[in-house]
Amino acid sequence: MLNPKIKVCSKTILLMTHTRLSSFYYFPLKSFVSKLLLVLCMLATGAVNAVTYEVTFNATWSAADLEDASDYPGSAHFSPLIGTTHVQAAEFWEEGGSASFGVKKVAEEGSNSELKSELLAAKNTGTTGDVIEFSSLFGLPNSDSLEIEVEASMPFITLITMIAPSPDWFVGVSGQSLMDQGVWVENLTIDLKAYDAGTEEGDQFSLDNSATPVPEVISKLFGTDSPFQGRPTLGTLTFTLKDPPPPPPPPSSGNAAWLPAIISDLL
Ligand SMILES: [Ca+2]
Repeated sequence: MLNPKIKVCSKTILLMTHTRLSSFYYFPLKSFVSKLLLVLCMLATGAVNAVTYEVTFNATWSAADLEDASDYPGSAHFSPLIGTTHVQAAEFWEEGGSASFGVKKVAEEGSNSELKSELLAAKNTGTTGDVIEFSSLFGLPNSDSLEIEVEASMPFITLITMIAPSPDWFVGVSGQSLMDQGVWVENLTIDLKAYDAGTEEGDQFSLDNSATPVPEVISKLFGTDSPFQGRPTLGTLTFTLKDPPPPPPPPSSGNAAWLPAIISDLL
């Protein structure tokens, strides 16, 4: 199916060219001009390179993941998962890096509004896509899914959600590419391990803790600072490509071999 962006743009152009060229009797020329404008339209929208992914957050965190199962909080949940697609350099958290104010608010409180502002500001610079946001996940184990559009110009994705309640712990993915050597990945599952945002003290599942005097960098959560057994997988994120795009035409068929299919789809 033709991308809606291209379809709307192309129909407009076809109407325009029909009006402007209606006095032309040389129809092959009119057809050529229409097709040329279609190509320019597709390149201008960039939509030809956009695909849809289903993102599934499968939250499995349970008492069995803890050193002492009785520590498992009755209100255990994950805050609304939030993030975006982006160019490679625009990831908003990474291990070894400092938490931004928005990441700190997510990790400590499960509050997304500050990070959402940061993401929208980045979007205005053209380095990120739309904000992705799930609902909170209570009643673990539980899962949720939604579909996102990913542009080839920004195939990286970064997401974060608070392990709640907790001092400043979270899970997520950072700068994960949905392309492999220029080809969209059809299925990808990422194990989610706990991180410490480095902004609040505490080693149990509580919200009321003092701030870390000198904020530390984001680090893996394990050992004596953690109530978990080792560093368990608390859930997964799965990315599934929807309606995989057709393979490019073979070189022998010529660069414009796909145009008839597009024209027929428009009519
Ligand atoms: Ca901490």
